[in-house]
Amino acid sequence: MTKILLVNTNTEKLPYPVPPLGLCLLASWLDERYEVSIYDGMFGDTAGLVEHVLQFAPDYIGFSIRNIDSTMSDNPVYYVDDLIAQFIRPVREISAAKIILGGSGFSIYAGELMEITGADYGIIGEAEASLPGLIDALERGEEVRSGRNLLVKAGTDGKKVLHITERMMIKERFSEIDRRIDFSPYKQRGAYAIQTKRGCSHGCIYCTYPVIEGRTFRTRNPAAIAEEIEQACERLGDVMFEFVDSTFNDPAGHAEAICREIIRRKLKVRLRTMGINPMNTSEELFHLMMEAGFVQIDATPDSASPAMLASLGKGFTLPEIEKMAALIRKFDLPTMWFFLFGGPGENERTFNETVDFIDRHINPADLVYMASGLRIYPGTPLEKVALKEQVILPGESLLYPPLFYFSKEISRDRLNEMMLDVSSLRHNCIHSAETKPSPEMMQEAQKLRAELNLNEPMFRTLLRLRKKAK
Ligand code: B12
Repeated sequence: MTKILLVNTNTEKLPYPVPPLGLCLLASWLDERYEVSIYDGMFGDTAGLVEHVLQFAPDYIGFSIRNIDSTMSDNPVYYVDDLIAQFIRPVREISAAKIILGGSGFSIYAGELMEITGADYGIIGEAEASLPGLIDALERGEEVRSGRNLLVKAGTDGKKVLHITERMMIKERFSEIDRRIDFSPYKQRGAYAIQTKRGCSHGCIYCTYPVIEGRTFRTRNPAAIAEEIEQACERLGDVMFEFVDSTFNDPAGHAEAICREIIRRKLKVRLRTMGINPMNTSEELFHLMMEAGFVQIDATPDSASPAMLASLGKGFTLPEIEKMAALIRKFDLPTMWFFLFGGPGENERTFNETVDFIDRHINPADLVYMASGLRIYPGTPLEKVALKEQVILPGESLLYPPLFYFSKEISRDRLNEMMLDVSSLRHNCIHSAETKPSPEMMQEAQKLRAELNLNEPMFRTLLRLRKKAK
């Protein structure tokens, strides 16, 4: 039987290790017809991979490329050199298997990554239909050619055009992550990833999600989502589930339906999500989320200045963020807020508008994370702005070095100074350049949690300590 090895090249353990959900989903589609194995580079190394390749002897090796860089202007980490050196090159040296690339990071920079890695094929975007389609075609001996969403190594293009480019709906096949990889280290520190939809129809000017997932929401069936959670719970016991959608509560009504299904099944689960969109919040949504088992959310309005919300293309308004903040406080749902300064038009006034919102509306027990500089991604409206303002030049690589957009209306130094002022005066505001908590602080936090019998998210305990220290 033809053998396929899928390799997770993501080794980033901050803020916590994230399981390779996409690879597990792909495996569930491939293993009907092929023998499939996953090598998880998060907790494995080059030697382990080489040994695995020699033993398994795959015909095709799919490398998943998730992270390109940290996207933080004051703490840039570039992952691509290491993932080539640790995973792709050593495998090339010992195996003649065809190499296929994919993943969210790959999808943003597909052309350049094909060249740098020398891979045979690359698939942009979701691959449940296209990866089996490509392998089927290659197994039939067809020589395929590059097309939309499929890249073939330069100079090896064949004649066959594969019609595998359409973006499919997610069919109901569960990832069963813990059956495909060793989930125990993720259970300890991370979460079980669940996707409830694909696509994003919002127009945030810097964002890659529509590029990666498409521009329309394609939702999964709420009952199937609850079923997936229930089954994982039965296998794993107490585990945190995390929704990995662009925004959880879009399109309107979907999040409510998922919560209702979880409540109906009486699942005793801990849930968290990133990306709550202020536009579709309501008392009812929060009520359902609390009842379903949400213990933490991320709120990512980026700004609370009306001018900046418009300039960033956020699609929601300040009153909508204020309403969301009021609901978060009312339900005391632990929240990490994220603000991103320096977009087109940012100045001292718009900065202060956001700070004013933080002071008036955010629960001081919640964390406010402040970053500056917008990573310029290809295919986004921000790329056009940056070209027009000559921040980047036509044809310039946006892969490396990571390039960031900063407003022309305030200097980078001044912005940084203002952010430092805000964080030094408020125990809950963290500047993105700040390093992670020291081991001593973590120890102290653990002690406090034991003493006070706290089961709140760790960030809240750390904020208690910061408050005491201020
Ligand atoms: C959810 C999410 C998070 C959550 C993760 C929660 C969790 N428990 O998993 C949190 C908030 C923790 C997070 C953190 C980070 N994230 Co993030 N995250 C995402 C997000 C929105 C979805 C990822 C996801 O799970 N998708 C769902 C699964 C099913 O899709 P998938 O894995 O991509 O797989 C599909 C395809 O890609 C493809 N595919 C995947 N592998 C392969 C392999 C082959 C061979 C083929 C053919 C196809 C293929 O098929 C799969 C099935 O259709 C993406 C953006 C996006 N829309 O993709 C950013 C994204 C992946 N994150 C990104 C980044 C940068 C980060 C951080 C480094 C940020 C930071 N500085 O902290 C960290 C890194 C964390 C870590 N340990 O790796 C970037 C990566 C690209 C880049 N710019 O470098 C993205 C793309 C967003 C962006 N800014 O562009 N993230």
